[in-house]
Amino acid sequence: MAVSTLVFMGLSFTKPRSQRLFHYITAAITLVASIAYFSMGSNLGWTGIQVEFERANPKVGGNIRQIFYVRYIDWVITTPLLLLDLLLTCGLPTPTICYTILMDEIMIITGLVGALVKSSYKWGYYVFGMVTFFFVAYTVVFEGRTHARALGNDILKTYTLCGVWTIFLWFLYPIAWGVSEGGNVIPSDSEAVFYGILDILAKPVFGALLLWGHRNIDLARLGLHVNDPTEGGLAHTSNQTQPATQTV
Ligand code: RET
Repeated sequence: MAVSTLVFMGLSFTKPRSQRLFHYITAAITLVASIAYFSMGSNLGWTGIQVEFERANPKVGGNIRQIFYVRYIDWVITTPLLLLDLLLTCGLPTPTICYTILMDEIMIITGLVGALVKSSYKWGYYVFGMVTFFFVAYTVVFEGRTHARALGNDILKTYTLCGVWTIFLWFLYPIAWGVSEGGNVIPSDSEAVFYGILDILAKPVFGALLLWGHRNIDLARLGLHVNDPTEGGLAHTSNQTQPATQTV
């Protein structure tokens, strides 16, 4: 994670400052994840929660399970940034992006609360999380693609690749939750490996695919106008005074 942060930051220097938005977002994602992994690697950021189902398997034995809440602190910051990366790529209107991010926040927070609850009420939170997840998936798969198509073939291609990759991987997270924090089927070491592989694919690999796809896409095509007066002339006209139109 830390290495990919440095790579993404380094790559941003290959672009003029007004074209670095996706590099900044992507590097921020892996930076936050690096701190979360530093915490988990140091055996911090967890608490013991009484399990709902005690298992006979000695590896998951005992009635207390380690719940790494720091994982959810990471996700509550990084999943909105991942969605921002994706949804800005397809040019969705800002209110739709904000609403989708709100749904995503509810998904992560219900996942955290469910993980910390010891009774079967945890599954109630899980259901709320799944409902909001379907909303996010619908926006990415259907609304996003319609908008990306309107922006051109190269944008549609990049968006589809990153969107399909994301939604496929994101579907595996609730499965991991179900067998770990939820059902207490696999031990926390296996949980760490399961989430660890998913996190690498969903962050550094996703980031690399996205930035590669963006290499020839000007931000202005996505409706993103960033002005940098040091870049030799004003890049865009949106905030300049327009010449007065003559009325005859
Ligand atoms: C939870 C449980 C509640 C229901 C759902 C979940 C989905 C979580 C997801 C997490 C994605 C995390 C990513 C991290 C990147 O490093 C909270 C597990 C639907 C989709 C992409």
